[in-house]
Amino acid sequence: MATLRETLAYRIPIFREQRAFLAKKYANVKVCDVTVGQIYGGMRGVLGLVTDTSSVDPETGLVIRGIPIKQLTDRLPEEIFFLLLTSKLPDETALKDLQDELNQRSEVPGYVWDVLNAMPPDSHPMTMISTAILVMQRESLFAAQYEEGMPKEEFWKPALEDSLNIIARLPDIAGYIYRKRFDKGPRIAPDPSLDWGANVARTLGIPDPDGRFTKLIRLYLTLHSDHEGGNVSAFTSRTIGSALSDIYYALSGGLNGLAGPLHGLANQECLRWVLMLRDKFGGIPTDEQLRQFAWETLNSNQVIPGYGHAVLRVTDPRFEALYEFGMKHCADDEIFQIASKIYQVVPGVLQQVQKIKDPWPNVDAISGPLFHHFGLTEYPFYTAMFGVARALGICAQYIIARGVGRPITRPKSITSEWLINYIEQQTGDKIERPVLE
Ligand code: HAX
Repeated sequence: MATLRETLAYRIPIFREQRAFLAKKYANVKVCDVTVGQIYGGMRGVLGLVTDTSSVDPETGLVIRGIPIKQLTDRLPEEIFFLLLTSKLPDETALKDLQDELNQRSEVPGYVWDVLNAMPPDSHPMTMISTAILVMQRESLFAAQYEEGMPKEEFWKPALEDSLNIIARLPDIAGYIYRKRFDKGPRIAPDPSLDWGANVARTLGIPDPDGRFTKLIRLYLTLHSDHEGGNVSAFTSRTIGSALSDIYYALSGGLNGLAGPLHGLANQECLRWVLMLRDKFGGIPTDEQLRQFAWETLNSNQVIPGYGHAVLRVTDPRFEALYEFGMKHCADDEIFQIASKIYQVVPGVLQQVQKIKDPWPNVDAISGPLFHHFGLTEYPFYTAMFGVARALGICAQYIIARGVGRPITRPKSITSEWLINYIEQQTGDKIERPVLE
């Protein structure tokens, strides 16, 4: 089977032609209307983006290139990268070729360590990983070749090279950040004989006598690789990339969005919430104690992390996959048992809050307890792991965007006054304007 580069060289022109054909021939076919509620509601449900790497259905969850995520849980994260990009899974030869490429490119330049070492010791791991990626921007082949006048049809090629360089270096960078930030001792270099996910596990230095931690990390990376194009990190990276900023800028920017508590930081917040419960009740709470604690969180105007979703309306299949892993490997663990109890009790509480559209767990509700079980207990690091995984999807989306020749993102904004005038015209109402002193 052809390598990743060869497969893309064949498929990118097909993707590009299809985009150009639809955009030209059917330019005036209407796809959706936008309401005032959507404008003020974070554009929820507005169909304004095409992303082919994956899609998220409210009732079934993540589907990568037509394959539901739960059918991909045995796949390596680098196989998923191949799938995201090309719409097919690699065979053994193509996978080996990709793994060799990643291993050959894994050396991190010394100045990245210097920059990380110079950062204040209490820097958040997300700030560190985003900085590490951004500081490598000087190496961007895309930026260099653009300056030399590269033709548009070639954009995807250096975008792929840049992406492979970043992905290859991420295990070492993430491991270094973890070990430095949490005083775990010297850096552990990746092992070129291992797969990418195994190297992410290795560089952390968590004891793994039976290989189950490595299995968890591979599964986590696969599950978190992509989640269509409208989430904060993907959309941010997409917008940055649309200005033809290179992938170093785009990925670093996307990770800054992932760092928010309503998005990827929920990963750390969940475990924090579980630990708060354990400490408050001295172990596994009763159903009633848990219900009360959930109401206290809600009544103090805080969110219950790991529950709810902007698109999903069912239990996240990625949650289910990790939950099944937990049931198999650490069902007796106290923290896992608290997370299981939250899963049984909290949706019932959230269902009583009318405004909450999705009371079910998302992926972030369960990964922390599993990490904790295996000894990765420093939860501020969790979102950085999420970032390592999501780099696969963000890079894939970036390469395809450059391949199909997507234009600069530039939706039109309006003022409140424009909107009020428009509503008045449409409804015949007279709307009072706020008086500003
Ligand atoms: N706890 C408390 N309140 C919640 C809630 C939760 N778990 N989920 C939703 N709500 C609230 C919202 O804050 C919103 O309140 P306001 O109208 O007062 O602002 C209201 O219910 C309606 O929200 P929604 O329409 O159901 O959901 P949104 O699309 O607005 O938000 C969020 C989706 C994921 C941001 C939301 O469910 C949330 O904050 N969940 C907790 C944080 C979390 O787990 N985030 C991770 C999501 C998955 C992800 O991106 N991972 O990276």
